[in-house]
Amino acid sequence: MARKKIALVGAGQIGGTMALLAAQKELGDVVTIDIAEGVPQGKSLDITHGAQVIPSSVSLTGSNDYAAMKDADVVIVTAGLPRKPGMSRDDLLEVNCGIIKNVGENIKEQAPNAFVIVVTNPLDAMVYTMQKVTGFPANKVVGMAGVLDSSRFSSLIALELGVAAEDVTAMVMGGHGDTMVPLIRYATAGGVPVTQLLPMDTLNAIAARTAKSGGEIVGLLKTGSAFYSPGISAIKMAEAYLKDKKSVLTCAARLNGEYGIDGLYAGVPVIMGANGVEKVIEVELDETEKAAFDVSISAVKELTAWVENNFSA
Ligand code: A3D
Repeated sequence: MARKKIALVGAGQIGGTMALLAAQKELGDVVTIDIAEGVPQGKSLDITHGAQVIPSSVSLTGSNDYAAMKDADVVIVTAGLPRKPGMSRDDLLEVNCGIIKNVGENIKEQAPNAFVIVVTNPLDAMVYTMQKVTGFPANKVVGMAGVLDSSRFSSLIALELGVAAEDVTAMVMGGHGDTMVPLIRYATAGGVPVTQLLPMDTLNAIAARTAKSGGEIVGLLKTGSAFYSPGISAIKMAEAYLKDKKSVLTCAARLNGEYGIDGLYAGVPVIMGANGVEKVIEVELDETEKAAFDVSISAVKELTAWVENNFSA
């Protein structure tokens, strides 16, 4: 069986992290593409130098030419600008939308059968743009945010409880912005509802910190945004697709009537396998959760409307 091919468009902080992880997991040959001359080549060669130690038998190459992604099975897009202190994700809208449009046109030409994972912010509007530009079926174009936001929520709960992060399952839905919705009621540790393990005000504080976690990292790093955990999360999605794992993951998926929403991308739990997004799972939301979800969706709607008004595919 031929090796799979993974194209990483954007060889910055997240792109480099994903190249290393994909090589460690031997998910397939990795091609990294960036406009910065030497950067994708340098990072690919650097990881190749460690292949004997990892060990990894996949090939890693870097290029400044989009043609290098030819016939890729998976394309993960991080091309664009990250946040700096004082910026919101939405401040990146105009510049990153132009980049995604350009990258999307090239994916359409070079890798028409690819599963496309968008990471560039503002996430929900960028994945919407990508699907519009490529014209790919919506199940093959998804956004990475929910896996990261849910992992942040789970990890912070685990820290508070002093238990293994892998035993905590917690979900964050809605748009990938300050209005994201961490669902406390559904969080469990080893199957035990966390509402039985921690006081509600502690859980509310953890939920609030989760929603601001991206900004917390930006404030600490000062020169960019989080990259290790976003890289890990996007590779988890690629793995679910390539191995047909039928994983239940929260990601930005195009909604077609689910949650009463039509034609928007937003964070919801899905089943992910060889057909990409195989099913959107509809979670029961109580009145308060639904109200918070609606606020988050309004923010997504606003950004998506900007894309509709300013960019025709
Ligand atoms: P960074 O390290 O700056 O890497 C971005 C790379 O994109 C740079 O190397 C650029 O040269 C490159 N680039 C710019 N334009 C193009 C183009 N047209 N074609 C190819 N490459 C190009 O940023 P990063 O890796 O830290 O972050 C990348 C994106 O992910 C940013 O938009 C972040 O805001 C976003 N991000 C999203 C999340 C989510 O959870 C959704 C989390 C963290 C960061």
